[in-house]
Amino acid sequence: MSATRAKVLLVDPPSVSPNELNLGLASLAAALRAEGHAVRVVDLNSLRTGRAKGRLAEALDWGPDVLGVSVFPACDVTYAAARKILETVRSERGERTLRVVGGVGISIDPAEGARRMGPAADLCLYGEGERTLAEVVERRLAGGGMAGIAGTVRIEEGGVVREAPRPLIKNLDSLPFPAYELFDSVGERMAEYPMMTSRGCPFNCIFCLNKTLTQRTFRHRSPENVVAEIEYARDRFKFDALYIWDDHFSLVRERAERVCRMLIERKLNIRYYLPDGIRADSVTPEFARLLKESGCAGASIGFEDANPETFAHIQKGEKYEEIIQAIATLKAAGVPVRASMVIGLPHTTLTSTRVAMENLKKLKIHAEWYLAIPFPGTEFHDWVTKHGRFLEDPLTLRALTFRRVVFDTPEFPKADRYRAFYEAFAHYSFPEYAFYGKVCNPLTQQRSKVDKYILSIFTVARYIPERLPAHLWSLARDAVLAVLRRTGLART
Ligand code: B12
Ligand code: SF4
Repeated sequence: MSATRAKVLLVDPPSVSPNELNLGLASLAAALRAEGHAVRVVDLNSLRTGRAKGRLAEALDWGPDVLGVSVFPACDVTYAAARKILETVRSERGERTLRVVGGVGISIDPAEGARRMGPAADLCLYGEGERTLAEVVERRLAGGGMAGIAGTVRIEEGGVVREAPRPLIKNLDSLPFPAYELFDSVGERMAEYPMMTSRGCPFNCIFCLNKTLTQRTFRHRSPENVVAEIEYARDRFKFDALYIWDDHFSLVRERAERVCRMLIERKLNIRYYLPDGIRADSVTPEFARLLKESGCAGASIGFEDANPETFAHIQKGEKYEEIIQAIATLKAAGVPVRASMVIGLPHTTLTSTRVAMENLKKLKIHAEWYLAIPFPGTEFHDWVTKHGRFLEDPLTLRALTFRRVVFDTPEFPKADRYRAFYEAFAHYSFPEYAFYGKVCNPLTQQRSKVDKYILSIFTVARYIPERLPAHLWSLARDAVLAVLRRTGLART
């Protein structure tokens, strides 16, 4: 490693989930620091720190050579927020600071992303950013132009110039641990520590953007490297809970089991969640037992549709029965399980969705319900273009709440879609939204208070009276558990 060479300022603009730290930026910050650059991260997505304008101005006084802005998620508000930051920096610093942009908002469609940024950005980066941004910074230091850097796209007089994609990083263990300590929103403690132990997923679910982002590849870190980060993060940030955001934590089950075993052997005694879903086809009784014993306090299963007839159209590459079995196995092992459900996927109707709700009820588990959003670049988007009609742009902040009907079909019109959504919501989500939210339901901790209150009002307004006893029981149980957890008498 050489002495400090460039000053790089990374900025996370405000977006949907305030207070969620941007893992991508943390990884970039660590990679640049390892190359000897000085890095600061201004986290404007956090509600915890002071006024945005002052923080950005103060960081600009530092005199950054390169500015990197993240666009996550891809939607109107984040594109506009990123553009505004870039324009501010352009007017304040002129050519003294190179302005680059990256993140999912560019990666899902690099040419369109560059067009949206326009002349405010000198360069846009698509795909994984660690190596690409390091090369951009080196070029800047050497005073060279930006042409020919793999994984970039830029606007020139003749139009959009898209360079070849950069190969994905093969060895994820070669990356340094994310540098959250460089965020201006992070102090000595972190309540929730976000991490990824793998990248990508090889499956082909019709609605999923992962195919575009990681081309159905899967790469994983070694168990040793994963546990080393957990130990480091526990000592450095003293987190209350760890969130593993992998798309498919257990694709290589032996690896996932080894992570669990190491957590048990080393008596780390942590509480962790798998909120992005583990695939049902990877769940065995032994794996479920290890999850429980190693501190897994909640896992989500990507069920999507609990109606076997319509489930078949999702192309999940696993069987309906496998999901039912996995839920039973996790429950038997004592791992709190939540189903992630989507309303409005291809070939569904109000009637088919009600069947799904009834089937799910029999399983007696919590569920999170989302309205389907066809992201550009997915098969689902193509299907809607052919069989339905778009009512709204799917890439808006309000669409990304997953509570907006952005398209409909003749057999499942808009009004029915909302009806299905609120019926589902009232059945499954009443206690956590209407009352404590954060305390009661670990898997919904990422929501802001405002979000919860708004949801509560809608949920109460559409409340289904016959569910009251179940809701009260669930509420009481969760409240007792929360108290026990706080007093240290219960870990989950
Ligand atoms: C983890 C995750 C989350 C976590 C983030 C936790 C955290 N602490 O970071 C949480 C739960 C907060 C989250 C929330 C949301 N998410 Co999310 N999330 C993901 C997930 C699974 C992984 C993202 C990740 O961290 N990857 C690991 C890091 C290292 O990669 P990365 O973020 O892509 O960053 C790399 C590059 O993009 C690039 N890069 C990133 N930023 C920058 C900046 C610069 C300057 C440069 C040069 C490069 C660069 O370099 C990075 C390192 O290689 C992805 C799916 C996926 N596999 O990508 C969905 C995904 C990105 N999320 C999605 C959605 C919809 C959302 C929400 C809108 C959901 C909601 N309604 O709340 C919110 C929006 C969040 C917000 N900030 O407002 C969609 C995106 C759809 C879209 N239109 O953009 C995805 C693709 C899921 C999906 N399959 O549909 N999410
Ligand atoms: S299993 Fe999950 S991550 Fe993989 S393609 Fe399906 S929805 Fe996407």
